[in-house]
Amino acid sequence: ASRDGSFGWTKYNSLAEIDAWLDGILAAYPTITEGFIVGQSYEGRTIRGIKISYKSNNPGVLIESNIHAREWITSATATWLINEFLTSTDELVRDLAENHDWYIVPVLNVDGFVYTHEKDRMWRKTRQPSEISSCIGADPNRNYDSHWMENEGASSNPCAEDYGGPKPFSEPEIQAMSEFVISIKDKINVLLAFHSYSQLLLSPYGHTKEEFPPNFDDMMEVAKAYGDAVESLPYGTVYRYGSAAGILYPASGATIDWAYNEQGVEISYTIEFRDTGRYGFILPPVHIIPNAEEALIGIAALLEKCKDLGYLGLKSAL
Ligand code: 0X9
Ligand code: ZN
Repeated sequence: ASRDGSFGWTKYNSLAEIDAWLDGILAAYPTITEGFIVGQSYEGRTIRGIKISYKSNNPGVLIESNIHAREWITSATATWLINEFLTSTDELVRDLAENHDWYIVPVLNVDGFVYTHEKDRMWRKTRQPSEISSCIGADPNRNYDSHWMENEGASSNPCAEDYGGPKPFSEPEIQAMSEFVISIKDKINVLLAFHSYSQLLLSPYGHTKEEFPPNFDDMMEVAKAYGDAVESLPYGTVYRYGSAAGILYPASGATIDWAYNEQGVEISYTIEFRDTGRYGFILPPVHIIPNAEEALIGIAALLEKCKDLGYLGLKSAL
């Protein structure tokens, strides 16, 4: 049976299945891929990632996926993309795969992800207990040290779904991810944080809608390219775009804002995948491949536009 046949993307996979699949991929493509470890979760699980690199001096793209535990379409899409980058013979996909270095973390919130499979499908947060409450976990996408807890962009209530945590980087998963990002930031031109749902491309800022980033117009042009490409597919859906605080709600301490504001990653988006609410987080598995195909075509167009606008140059001679 092919590797494809055993994974299939016809159902959502558990963390153990994803880990085993990753091992198979790393063994099958030892010269092009490299496994890396982001760090350990609160419950002691290993947060893993894969680097895909066909040649040196490529622009770097970092994909953070499944930071929110219940957003299963994100890791399903990330793993499908990994498989396409390694196996597709399509010319557009080959160009996309081979002309960028990919750093992909399919499941960042590993404890929460396992919890959604075993206990509570709708769990969102981490699984670290609070010292001041019996409620568990913080919102990992409110826990980065950038405008942390500002402007009601996160809750200080440990029972809230958007609890920012007791302090920035209180969650071991987010501390580890921040260290990983810092370790490769000179190689990263673009950061994409995969979320669901609502079909949106969200740029910084998250912490305020009163101000916009210096290169906001560029980021909107890039987001439009993604949306147009997705819509051009025969079954393509509609993606809206804007700044996170501008078109969604204030969210402070999110990955993309920290990377943009504090680490100089000039192109950072949250991508909210399918759907627009009919199924929401419980998206039926028949959507996995169409959603992933949309992501593929969208990311290809996004990176093409980034290149046109001059964002894919070498960041460091190393
Ligand atoms: O609230 C969030 O963290 C994201 N939406 S979700 O439904 N997946 O939880 C949106 C985050 C976007 N905001 C910023 N990047 N600041
Ligand atoms: Zn999310």
